[in-house]
Amino acid sequence: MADQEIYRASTYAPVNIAVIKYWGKRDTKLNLPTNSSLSVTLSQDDLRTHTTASCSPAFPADTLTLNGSPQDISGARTQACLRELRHLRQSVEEQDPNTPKLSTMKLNITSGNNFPTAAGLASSAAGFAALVRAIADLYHLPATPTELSRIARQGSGSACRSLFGGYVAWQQGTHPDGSDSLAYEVAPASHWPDMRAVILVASAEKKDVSSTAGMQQTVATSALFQHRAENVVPQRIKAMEAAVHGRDFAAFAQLTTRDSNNFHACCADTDPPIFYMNDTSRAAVRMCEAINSSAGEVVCAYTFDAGPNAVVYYLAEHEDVVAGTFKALLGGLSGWEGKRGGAVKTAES
Ligand code: 2P0
Repeated sequence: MADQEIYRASTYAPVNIAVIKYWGKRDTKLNLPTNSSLSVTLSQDDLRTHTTASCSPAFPADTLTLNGSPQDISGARTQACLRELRHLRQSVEEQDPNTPKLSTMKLNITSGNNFPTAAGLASSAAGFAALVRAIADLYHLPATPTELSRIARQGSGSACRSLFGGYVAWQQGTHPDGSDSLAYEVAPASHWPDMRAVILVASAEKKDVSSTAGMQQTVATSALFQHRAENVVPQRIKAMEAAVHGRDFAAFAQLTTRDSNNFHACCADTDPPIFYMNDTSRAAVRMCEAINSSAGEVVCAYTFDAGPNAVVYYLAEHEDVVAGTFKALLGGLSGWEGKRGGAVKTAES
């Protein structure tokens, strides 16, 4: 082992929070969604996964460690990512016979999150994005973020959006092979640099119903969901792109809160019903409504993923009235973990 070389690359990937939600797969093997989605990438100074990928002729097996615990990587999703990346590396090696045959070596991957894993804070998104980019860097692949998004999507759908900073869309695509189900940049973070988010952690527990299981139960049973995917989301994606391009916070906020509520209504319409929001989440909704009402304009927008934690978007000029109000209340508001709530920036592009 001592005289055998170890090749290594490290990277960070940020969390993204959807403002037009992905929920539902038309192909569970390839993670192809029933509708397009759009997200805001958070600053990796705040919530992120750090991943180091290594390979060596001395390694006996592929391994993955997350936050110090060994993970099972035999699942089809992780294997699909590793297979695709090795395949691209083989092309590099075929073009340059002198380059080391990294594709034949076993991989050791170590990963760490600086936030609760699987608590509805998009840990799988940052996790698979970091895994794919760390291995792509290790292999010196000449792949664009959009090309890597096709691979990360197979690990976890929302991961494809974490390969970009700023405002990112994942187009559902139409090809059965998933070749056009990719993420693209709607606008870099620098386009709307005063966008902020505060994350209110109602619970850092692992969620009851996994997204993967929950969304397929919704697809199978909810008539409301079918309406959402076919009639609601396509217009909202266009309207959200226009709101971002025009830096129209009122339009951004209305689309964000309505889409969150529509997504959770579809969860409630699932048989058996799925409830990700709780009483604490609903208190945050009322608080946002109260802040907007007393400001006399829309200054904040809430959204909830597959868990009870709130993400509240606002502009820097309203830091005091939005983040200040929540921070002042966190300690006194039953159910919130005040110490973990904090304002985070949206990502630099
Ligand atoms: C989203 N969520 O757009 C939506 C909103 C949760 C609610 O993407 O099965 O972990 O790995 O593709 O990406 C969470 O689902 O699901 C998710 P898989 P994923 O961010």
